[in-house]
Amino acid sequence: MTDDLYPSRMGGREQIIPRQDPVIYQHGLSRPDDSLRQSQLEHYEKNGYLVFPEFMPEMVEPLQAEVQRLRHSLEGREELVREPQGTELRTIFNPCRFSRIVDGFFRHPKLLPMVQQLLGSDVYQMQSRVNNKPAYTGKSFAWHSDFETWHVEDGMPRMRALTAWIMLTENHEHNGPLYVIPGSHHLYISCRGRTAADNYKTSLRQQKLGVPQPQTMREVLGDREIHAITGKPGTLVIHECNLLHGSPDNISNDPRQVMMCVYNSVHNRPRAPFGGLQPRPDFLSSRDTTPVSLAA
Ligand SMILES: O=C(O)CCC(=O)C(=O)O
Repeated sequence: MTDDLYPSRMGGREQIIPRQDPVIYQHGLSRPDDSLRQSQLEHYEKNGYLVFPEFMPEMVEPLQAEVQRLRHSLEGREELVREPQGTELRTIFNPCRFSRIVDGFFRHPKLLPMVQQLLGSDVYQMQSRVNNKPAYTGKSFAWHSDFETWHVEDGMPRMRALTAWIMLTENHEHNGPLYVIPGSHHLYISCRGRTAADNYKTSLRQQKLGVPQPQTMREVLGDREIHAITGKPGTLVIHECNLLHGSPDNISNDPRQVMMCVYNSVHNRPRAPFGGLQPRPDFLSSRDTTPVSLAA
């Protein structure tokens, strides 16, 4: 595709190219309800993520109860993804669609205005998910930028999206917390390989495409570090769509569970996927760009 600013999976070569988009998008005027402070905006711009300890601890129990309900009520459906070499639950997709409580949380007046502020516009919910890492058997997620997949496989044109997520169990240094590389969202890694049709059927259990090669990671990590995001249940994290992240196996005694929602700007509507294949199914990447409103 000729107007592809972020080509990836074009064959053999892997390349680091500069980001072409802002990290924080400005509204025309700053609004009275803008809720992030200047220091938080600067942290996000520089590092690509924000952490809010004790954001809404009172929501942990109700959200956990919804996860329990959904893992039974969605049995047998595509929204439930199992561990790569096992039958344990790895991910539940689309909890926002199947749970009023989850949907309300991700439209909460404490959360949604921060997302709109960072993206500088109304937003729609492109994806929601629960990531579950059982004690001892929960498997890793390889290094990746979410944007790379959303661009190639879903047709997201620009970097104007983010993920907000809440910890439903403690995330500590031993139970497979999210690792991020602060500052890596300023680079784009054009990965090698080519996407096969229905790649998602295997990539959700174990991602292989869109995963930078060791030589590229050595370059990225040359003057950067890895940071593990840990916190108590109820901690909220926001990470930028192009931030490199991944997580290790959970070989501890403690399960790790997080619930995520991806918001995309309504000015960044999906097009035909840049990899040239059919878009992934709606439960992975919604093409309904109706803006979300605050929960009552
Ligand atoms: O929850 C994790 O450990 C990894 C999540 C992740 O990389 C993703 O959802 O894109």
